[in-house]
Amino acid sequence: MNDYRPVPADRFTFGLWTVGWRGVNTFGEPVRPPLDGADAVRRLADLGASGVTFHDDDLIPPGSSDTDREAILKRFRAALEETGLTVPMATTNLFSHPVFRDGGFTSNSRDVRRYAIRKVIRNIDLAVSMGARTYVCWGGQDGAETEAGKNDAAALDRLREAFDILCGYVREQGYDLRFAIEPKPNEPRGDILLPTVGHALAFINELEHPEMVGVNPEVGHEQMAGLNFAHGVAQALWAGKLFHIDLNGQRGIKYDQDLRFGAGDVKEAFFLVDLLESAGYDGPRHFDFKTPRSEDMSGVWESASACMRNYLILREKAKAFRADPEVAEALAASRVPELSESTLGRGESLSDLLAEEIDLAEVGERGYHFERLDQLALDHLFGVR
Ligand SMILES: [Mn+2]
Repeated sequence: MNDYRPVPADRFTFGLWTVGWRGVNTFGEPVRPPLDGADAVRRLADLGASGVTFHDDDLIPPGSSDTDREAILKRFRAALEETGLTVPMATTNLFSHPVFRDGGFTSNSRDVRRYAIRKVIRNIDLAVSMGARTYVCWGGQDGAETEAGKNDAAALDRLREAFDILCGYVREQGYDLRFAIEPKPNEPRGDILLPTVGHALAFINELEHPEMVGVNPEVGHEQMAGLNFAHGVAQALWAGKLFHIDLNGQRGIKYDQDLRFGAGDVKEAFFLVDLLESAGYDGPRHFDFKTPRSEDMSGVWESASACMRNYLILREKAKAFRADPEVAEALAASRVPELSESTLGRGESLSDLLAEEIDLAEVGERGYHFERLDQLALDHLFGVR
């Protein structure tokens, strides 16, 4: 029997801020002790993860002296060396410090925008030195509570300017690094710029180097907007822009839950894994979850472990679904393969199409049998097939 034990080849990665989250929320104080980065690396390696990611401030507390910074990095690098864990991605905290109360790249304050870019560049240098190939940008405070307080067109101009500057820097340094924008509709701001995958994809096309910028969609963020996450990811894949992904769980349109992967909308998680695996997505499976504050540290490791376990279970279920002959037959009955045929045949002209007749009465009666197909998926998911 499969015990769903992850191995490094599964490419499971975790943000230091996930297992290190101390459980502080709007109404409650921290419930767990601080977690040392090097200790997190060792523990995650034991659980079967392949890499870790970090915000600059997760690893090096803001205000650290250069000597402290070097000491922390030495310990962290030693833990990576010892465990073989990699750092495929890093990101910047442009949201916690009070200076970012009106955002980073799009703060109304020009000095804050300039500081934000300096902060990102400093951490890009560190990330690249650790082998990171992807740099995630989440503009958590880049938004507004009132339309009067933010000129959206100017904010988008400044956001574009920031990405153009950062891409220019990466090119100048000769770094092998791409950026991934993480959309989110709201929280902590009332409304955040680039709220969904679609907004981010459209924005990327306006950049000087669109080829260097993709998206980092997060399960819960799209679901907070009531959107279908698998559809968003499918469009990012279609555009060649799925540079990274944040896996977690969310139940409906409410605050950002960051549940462990699989503990939200299970059916959508199943179809997401099915999509990632069948599309050949070869990037990290990165978990961005927060263990509920009811848990102590043992619950944190349970939760981290379960993220990977749930992915592996869903991967096995998705494979079985695709390999099931009855599913193949049901897909054909639903005309799913037919959608991959071009609408205009090879060598055909538009006049051929215009000259064609359709029997509206007959075709109007055609059923698509999606219910049967969907139930086969559920049967696999429930473990009765
Ligand atoms: Mn989230």
